[in-house]
Amino acid sequence: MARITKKPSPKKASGRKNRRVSKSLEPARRASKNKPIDLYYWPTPNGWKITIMLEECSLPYTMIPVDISKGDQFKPQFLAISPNNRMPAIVDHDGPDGRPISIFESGAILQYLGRKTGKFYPRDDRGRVEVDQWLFWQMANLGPKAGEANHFRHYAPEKLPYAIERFSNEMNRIYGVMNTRLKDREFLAGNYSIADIACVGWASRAERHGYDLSGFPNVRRWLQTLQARPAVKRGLSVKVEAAFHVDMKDPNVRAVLFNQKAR
Ligand SMILES: N[C@@H](CCC(=O)N[C@@H](CS)C(=O)NCC(=O)O)C(=O)O
Repeated sequence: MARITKKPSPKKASGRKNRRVSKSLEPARRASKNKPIDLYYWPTPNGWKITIMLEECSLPYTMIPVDISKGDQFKPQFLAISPNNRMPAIVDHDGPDGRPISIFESGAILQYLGRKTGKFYPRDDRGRVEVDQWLFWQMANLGPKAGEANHFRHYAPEKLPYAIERFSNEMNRIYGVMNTRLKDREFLAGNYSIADIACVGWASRAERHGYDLSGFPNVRRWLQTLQARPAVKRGLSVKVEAAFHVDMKDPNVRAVLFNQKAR
């Protein structure tokens, strides 16, 4: 596995300079205070949530690819920080009390980074509840349902009309909820926040995944606003070369990703 590290530039986040690639899952040996955050990552909408947040906050990070097509997510050193065998996960060497902390689940990571930096996550309870609702809405609706919709549309060995229709309807319902929410506001929950950051990666792929957003003009407008942000552009473009070569028809890849049971 490779490792990429990014350091913040003095004035503003300068994209690539903040990031470094690692060659292994082992953390670099350096004083924890100045050590970049380790980001365990694969270029998917869940991974982009965290690259976008790190870019928005100008936090230096080391990107450690987790090749989920080859089973890196089941390696013991990864399971030790992410027991659900899913990326993203982070290790912040300068965690609470100056000691390292590991975090899995993208929503929990976004909240942690928001609390740590004081950015994109209000401090007052009312504002925070507002953001949490839409963050949890993403975690429980937009993300998982889009994942299942894509699975049955693109990866299932047989075309199952019931499953395809069920999840396509859900996607339509979900973008409808988002469209209504965005009717009279620029962002999902007050100012631009981790709730928007959680959603943008999924929404940015909606049309490519076959969902027509033309009936959801407020979602489209919101998406354009977010995609114009330099940090969002950088976060969405953190690439891993190996990901370009994954063949979802390869039986070995399918066995790793689509045949998981308790171990
Ligand atoms: N709820 C988790 C979902 C993460 C997730 O589903 N990650 C996928 C890639 S998008 C993964 O790591 N898959 C590996 C696998 O299926 O074994 C989060 O938001 O962090």
